[in-house]
Amino acid sequence: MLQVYGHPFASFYWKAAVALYERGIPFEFLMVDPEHPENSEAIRKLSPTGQFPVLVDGDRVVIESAAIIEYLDLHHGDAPPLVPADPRAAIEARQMDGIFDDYVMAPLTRMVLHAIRKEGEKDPLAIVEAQGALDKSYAWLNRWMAGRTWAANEAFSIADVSAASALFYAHWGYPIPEELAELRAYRARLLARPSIARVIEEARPYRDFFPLKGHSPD
Ligand SMILES: N[C@@H](CCC(=O)N[C@@H](CS)C(=O)NCC(=O)O)C(=O)O
Repeated sequence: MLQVYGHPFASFYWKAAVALYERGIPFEFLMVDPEHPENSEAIRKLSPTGQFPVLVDGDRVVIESAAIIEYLDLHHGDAPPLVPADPRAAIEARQMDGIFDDYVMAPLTRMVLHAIRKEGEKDPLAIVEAQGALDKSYAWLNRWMAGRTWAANEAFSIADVSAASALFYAHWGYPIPEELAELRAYRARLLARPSIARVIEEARPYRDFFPLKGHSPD
């Protein structure tokens, strides 16, 4: 059986988990936390910096959430692929996957890492810059989503898988303004999808770990 290293509260683990749920693939979940040091030890060897998700399929190890999604498309399950088979359509899906990872999840991660810095090591400019990046991304995505149901090619894809974790956490840490109605409605559509609702529920017991408190994640 496939093995997947991750943590239920980890945004990039969500990408792998949503793909597994979308495709109905059974897997063994290997929790990466202090109570399972053997799993942390394993991924330190398997991935360059010990980050997760990591997928193990027999002798094959796949790292990077997007690569895991593409691997599952090819080798497991029989749902439509999350990266479109048509390479022309795949361009837009990969473009949007990258945008959600790099221009939403990345600035949000900078805010999270800043929040857990010790007093005296904080850098207010880092927060201003991260929030400025999110302001731009939110506005651009609001325009992009006008007239669309899903982020790429009008079909649920890897782009929406990335969007789900990025927008779930970003809105929690730095709310999407009410006037960006298209983006807020898209986020609500994502959260209603069964595979995504499932990862949100699995993560619920860990919500107190989120350091950017004060906003509703719902
Ligand atoms: N580009 C990687 C990012 C992976 C990543 O940032 N993983 C986080 C969890 S969501 C992690 O491993 N954090 C623990 C650490 O950095 O030690 C991917 O797409 O899989």
